[in-house]
Amino acid sequence: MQTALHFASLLTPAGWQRDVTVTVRDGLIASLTPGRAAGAESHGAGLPGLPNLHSHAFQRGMCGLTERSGKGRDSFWTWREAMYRFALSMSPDDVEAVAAQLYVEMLEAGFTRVGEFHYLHHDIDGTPYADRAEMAARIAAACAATGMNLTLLPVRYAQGGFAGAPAQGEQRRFLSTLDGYADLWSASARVVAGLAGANIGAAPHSLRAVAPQDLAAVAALAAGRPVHIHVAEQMREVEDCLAWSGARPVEWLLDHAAVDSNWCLVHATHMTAAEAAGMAERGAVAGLCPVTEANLGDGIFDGPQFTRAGGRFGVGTDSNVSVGAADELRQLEYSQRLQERARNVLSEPGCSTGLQLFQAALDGGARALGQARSGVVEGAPADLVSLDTANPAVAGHGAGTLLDVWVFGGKSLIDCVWTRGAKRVSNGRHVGRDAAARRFSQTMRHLLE
Ligand code: NGQ
Ligand code: ZN
Repeated sequence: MQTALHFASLLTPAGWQRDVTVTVRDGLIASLTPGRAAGAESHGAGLPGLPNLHSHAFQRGMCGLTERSGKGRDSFWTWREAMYRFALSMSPDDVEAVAAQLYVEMLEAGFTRVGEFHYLHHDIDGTPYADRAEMAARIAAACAATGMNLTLLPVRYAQGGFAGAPAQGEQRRFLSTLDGYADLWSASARVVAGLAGANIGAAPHSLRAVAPQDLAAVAALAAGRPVHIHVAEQMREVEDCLAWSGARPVEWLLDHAAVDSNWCLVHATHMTAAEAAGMAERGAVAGLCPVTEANLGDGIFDGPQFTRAGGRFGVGTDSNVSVGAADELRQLEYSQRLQERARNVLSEPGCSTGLQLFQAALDGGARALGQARSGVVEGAPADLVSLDTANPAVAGHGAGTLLDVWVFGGKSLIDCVWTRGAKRVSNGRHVGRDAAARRFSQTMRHLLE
C-alpha cells in the first residue's frame, strides 16, 4: 500500500525543508521528493513523531488522586504508597482500558512510540496469571487498538530496598524470581512478536529493587536491546545507596554494570559532574520525565552539566499525570531556567530552543527505544505529525519559530498523526477517541467507587 503526503514545510535531520512529498510504502518512508506529487494529501508543517521513552500506563488512572497532603510532610515516598494501593485495585481489563485511553492521548499529543516500563505483572494476590504475560498482552492490545508503537520493557522487581531488604506486601504484583522473570520475558517477547511496530528490551526496576548479581542477568537477557533502569531520582535513594555501597547510584552503576549506549538511565536527577561525564562517555541516554519529576518533587536535572559533557537525553511521561510532548520539553527548559536564573539554557546561541529540544529528544528517545532509524529519512517508519499552520497561534510565523510556539505557547497545534503510515489522529482527534473514552470512563467510575 502506498500513500503520498505533501508538506509545505517538513522537519528533516538537515532542518526544515520546503515543499516536499513523503511517499509511504508498507509503513516506511519510501522517498522524499521536492514538490507536490499528484494525488498527495496536503498539510502545513510536518514533523517526526516524538518517542516517549518512559511510561507506567496504569498510573494514568491515578491523575488527581494524590494532590493533597496527609498529616506529615508529603513526598515521593507517600505518593508511592498511594500508587501501590491503586495498583492493587486494577484488573487486566482495567489496565487495558486505561492504557488505551492513555495511548489515544499520547498520539493526540505528538508521541508515536511508547517505552512501557511494565511491572504490574501478577494477579491481585501476587500469583502469576496462567499466562505470565497476561498484563503485557493487555498493553499490547491497547497499542493495537490505537496504533501506538510499543517498546515493551518488562521489569524485574525483586526486593524492597538496598541490601536485600524484604519486599512489602503491597509490592506483590511486581515481584519475580530470576527464573520467573526469564519466563515472563520470553512470554512478553512472543506478545511483542505479534504486534506491528513493537520491540522489546529489559528493565531492572532500580538499584533499590534488584540485587547486583541479578542486574547483570537481566541486562544479559536484553542482549543488545534497550536496558532501562530508574536511578538517582530522590535524595533519599542517593543517601541509602551511599550507606549500602559507599558509592552514589549512578557512580555505582557505571562501576558495576556494563552501561553503554543501549542503556537508558531514567531520571538520573542527582549526579555529580564526574557521574554526568561518565554517563555521557558511556553513551547512555538520560530518560528525563520533567512533568512527573516536578509532580513528585524529585529535584532538577543539571542540563548544562550533562549536555556540556556530550550527554544525550530523551523525554518520558512516566506517571502520566499529564500527557504531552510539548509539555515535557517546556517543563524541561523551564526547570533549567528557574535553576540557572537564565533563559534559553538548553540551546546553542542564536538557535531555536524549541527546535533544539525537539531534535535532542528525538535522537535520544529513538536511541533509548532501540530505533536504529528515526526522524524523517528514507527507510524510517512513517511516524509523522502535522501541525496546523492555519491556527491563529502561528499566524505570521515561518518554520523558524514554529516549534517555539508549539513548545512554549501551550496551544494544541497538532492536526494529524500517522504511525507506520496509517492516520491515527485527524483534526486533532484520534479516530478511536470516543470508543476509548467510553471504556475508560466506565473503568474509572468503578475504580473510584
Ligand atoms: C515506579 N516511579 O516504578 O512507578 C516509580 C515509583 C519506585 C518513579 N520512580 C516506585 N517515578 O521508584 O520505587
Ligand atoms: Zn518510572
